[in-house]
Amino acid sequence: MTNSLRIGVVFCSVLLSTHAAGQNIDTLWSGSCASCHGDKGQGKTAASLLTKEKRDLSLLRPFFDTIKGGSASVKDHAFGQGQGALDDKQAYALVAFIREQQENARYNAGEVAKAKDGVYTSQHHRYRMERVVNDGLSTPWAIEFLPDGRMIIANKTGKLVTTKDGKTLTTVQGTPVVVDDGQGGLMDIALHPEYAKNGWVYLSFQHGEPKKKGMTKLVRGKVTGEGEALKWTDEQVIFEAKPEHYLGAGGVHFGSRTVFQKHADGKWCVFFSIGERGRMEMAQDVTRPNGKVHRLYDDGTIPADNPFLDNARAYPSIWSFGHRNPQGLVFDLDGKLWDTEHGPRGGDELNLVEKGRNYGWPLVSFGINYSGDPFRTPWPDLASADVQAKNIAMPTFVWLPSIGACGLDVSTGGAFPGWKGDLFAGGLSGGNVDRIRVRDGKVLEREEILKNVGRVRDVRVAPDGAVYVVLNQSDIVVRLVNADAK
Ligand code: HEC
Ligand SMILES: [Ca+2]
Repeated sequence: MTNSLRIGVVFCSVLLSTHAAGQNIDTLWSGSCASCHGDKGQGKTAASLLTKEKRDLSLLRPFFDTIKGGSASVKDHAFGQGQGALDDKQAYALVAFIREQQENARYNAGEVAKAKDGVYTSQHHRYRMERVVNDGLSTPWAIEFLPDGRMIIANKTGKLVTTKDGKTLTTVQGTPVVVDDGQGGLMDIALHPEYAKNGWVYLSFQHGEPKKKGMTKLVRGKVTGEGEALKWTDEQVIFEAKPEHYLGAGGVHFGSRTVFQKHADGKWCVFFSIGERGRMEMAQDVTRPNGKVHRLYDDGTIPADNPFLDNARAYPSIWSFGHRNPQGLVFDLDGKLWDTEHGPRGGDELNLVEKGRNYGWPLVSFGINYSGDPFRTPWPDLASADVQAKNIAMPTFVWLPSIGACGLDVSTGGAFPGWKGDLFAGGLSGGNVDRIRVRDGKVLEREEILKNVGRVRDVRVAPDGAVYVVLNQSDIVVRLVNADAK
């Protein structure tokens, strides 16, 4: 005991001396940059880095290049060269530092989505935020709209409830036993696209043994009965990990969202996501279920054209890998699959999810370590030949700093015709909802439409086009309604 303790201490001090002071972004910045750029990038002998024009995300790479090597207009700025030079990950971490300062400056200047006399004004629509469900919820995670106008809400604690006209009506009895621990519990609920005909309801949750082991599992079942007597029946397992791949209960990064699309053969497929459970290296390992988007037929069988069937040890349901914690998943109106996922400190991503592709975590990342220590660079062309060979799919959009991306849906127009086809992405730590218009793989418009509303757990567009937002702390559901509707 004493021995191992001593070894521990020695080991730590070795680590400390190799990670010499100056590694952390704050010390790197104050030591090498603040003398000209000011302590927060506000400018001193050099101009401010915090202006609106410099907040453009397309400048991340130019900033990195200027920090490392200067540029035609910025001489004597090659901090990546010579003695005591910054390495690539340090130079990139300073870009992340600048982005954090820029976001603080935006926030402090009050340039955030806010209502005036209850009305928000945005690029295409004016809207109001209304409360829909005020009480009876316990960390609501996801909502669905039943054909008869009720909502059905999955709460992380395991409670599945229906609501109507703002009131919690009924708790569905006999739903799966969930392990509500750490970031996992009851998570997504999704209705089968032909729910009106077949009644299938899909639930994802942390399955396992409390305090021992857990992994994301997907089942389907039916909610039967009427009024006060709703029951969960006919349960079938759609996806379950191999027992040896369950990890410690609780902890982080469970995913998990569930969406549907028709296969070319005419049968429905279900796509769902599992986070890497804080075991980043496993995101690259297709013999593990975590850090993946999976595709199965709606009954849990495996389509014959899934991408990893040649590898006998791989999970046959894997559709894409290298994901960190995908907590938003949606098919857009063109049938393209998008995810939003959490980065570490910085670097939340919006990805176009394609068959068999590698989304890069943890080989490349737009984020840094939570401690402020540099992590990696986002760009495979700067990484080792091994990383370059992995043909990593880069995000279409990045939130840097992070919003804690959670919940993603597409507008079908309706009450908000000017938003038709746009993506709506929520943020837990950001307390925000962003509207994103993507065309031909490029972000044409990005706009914060809500801010400071609480932790946004889910965003759902109702059949009538109203945008519903599920909040945690307080646990309520709100919706956006068109302020100009007649
Ligand atoms: C000796 C003064 C000095 C130091 C030290 C310095 N810079 Fe600069 N930096 C400048 C000047 C001057 C410019 C040109 C733009 C301007 O006038 O502000 C510039 C430009 C930049 C730009 C590009 C801005 C743009 O609009 O394209 C970035 C990013 C940047 N510096 C980051 C850093 C970082 C990070 C450090 C610390 C490693 C650093 N700088 C250290 C003086 C300095
Ligand atoms: Ca990625």
